[in-house]
Amino acid sequence: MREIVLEGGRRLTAADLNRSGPLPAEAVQAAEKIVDDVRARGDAAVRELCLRFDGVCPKSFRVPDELVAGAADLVDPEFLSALDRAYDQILDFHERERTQSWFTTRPDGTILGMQVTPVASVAVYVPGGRAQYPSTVLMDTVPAKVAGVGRVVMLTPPQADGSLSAYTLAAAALAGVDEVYAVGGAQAIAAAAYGTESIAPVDKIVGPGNAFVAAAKRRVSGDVGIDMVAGPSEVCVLADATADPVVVAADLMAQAEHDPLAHCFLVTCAPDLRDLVEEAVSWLVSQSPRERITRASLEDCGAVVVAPDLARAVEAVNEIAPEHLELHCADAFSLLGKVRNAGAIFVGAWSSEPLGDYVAGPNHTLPTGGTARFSSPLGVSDFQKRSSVISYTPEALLADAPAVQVLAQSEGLWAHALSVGLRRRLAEQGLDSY
Ligand code: HSO
Ligand code: ZN
Repeated sequence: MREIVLEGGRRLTAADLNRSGPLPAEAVQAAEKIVDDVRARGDAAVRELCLRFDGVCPKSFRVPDELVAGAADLVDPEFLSALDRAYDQILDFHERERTQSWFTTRPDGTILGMQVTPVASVAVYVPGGRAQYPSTVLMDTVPAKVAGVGRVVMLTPPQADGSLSAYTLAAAALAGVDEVYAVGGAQAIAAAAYGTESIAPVDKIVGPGNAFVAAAKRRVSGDVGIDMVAGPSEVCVLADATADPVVVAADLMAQAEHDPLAHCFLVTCAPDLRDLVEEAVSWLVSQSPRERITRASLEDCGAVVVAPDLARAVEAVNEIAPEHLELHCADAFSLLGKVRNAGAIFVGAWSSEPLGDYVAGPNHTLPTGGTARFSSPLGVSDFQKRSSVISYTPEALLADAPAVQVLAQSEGLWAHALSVGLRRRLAEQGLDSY
């Protein structure tokens, strides 16, 4: 891991953080071609692209509902009870996030409010291939269902034999996914956005994916909603001399093993801890079945930031704005209010990040790449829309109309002034309705 020493007021730079920049141009170009092709030719294009990229194309993209419902019988009971536990806690957390419509009445009778409605249909993209993420199925579907989304569609690439993993399907059944399609990649995003003969279009697409999926999401965004364009996963561990170096090492590795491009940061004021963590990593990493990925991530993208004091260390965390932050410090809660930028904050040495990945309840789809400066975890509000509600009485119209007329005139908008002016005249005649 690279070492960055913060001395003399030095701030972290983009070069220090070494985050992957914009999506690779080849991925953007390829995804744009794929999206346009699927938009123009529908299922025929999806079929060809599936064969080209996945080497297999199921006869029908839609996975029969009986197969989805029956998946629970094909997985081990231990997995099912772990999945149940995760589901219950994710559901409980997200139910607390639901926002309600609200209305207020002014003394003159004006009614104002905010009407909250769910997005009608949503596609959840779930990466496939070597990695299987049933946890992501729960994380992306539960908030949609809590929001009241009527149609949740899941798209995921088929395995080599054309089928889908029973683990992924069992999670889809538990979370209440309405339709499952064995289609992956940029073609899945295009099909969900614009529809094909066999896949009806949706209003919003969420979920992580590779560079092609991310580029396709960006391309269709605007025609449909998207959640975010997620980059490689990240963790930042803020640790003081009280932290156990082996535990800190394991936590850095838990993120590093996701992806050679995953970014792991250790921020500390204790240079001794840095040496002990490095030692623990080199001992643990050789035991990992994912040694190659873990090592690549830590060596190429990992960094240790040494700060002169705790206040500067917390500021460094805010400059990093990590996806996940662990506070491994004495009196960790006293630091919480000073953290401004982080997707999820794990407070105290018992709060391992994988708890949040799987079962704690909060969402694991989080802002990456420093976007925690302005974005939030995926949640129920991502699947809800707000409509303003405005209703006037004649009395209220008389009070507000003159200001509207003045402002409309200042903008040269004659009919705006007319619209309230006509009503003003009617209200002045004492008419309650016209
Ligand atoms: N740490 C990942 C989520 C995940 N971990 C899924 C295991 N499975 C990004 O938040
Ligand atoms: Zn993880």
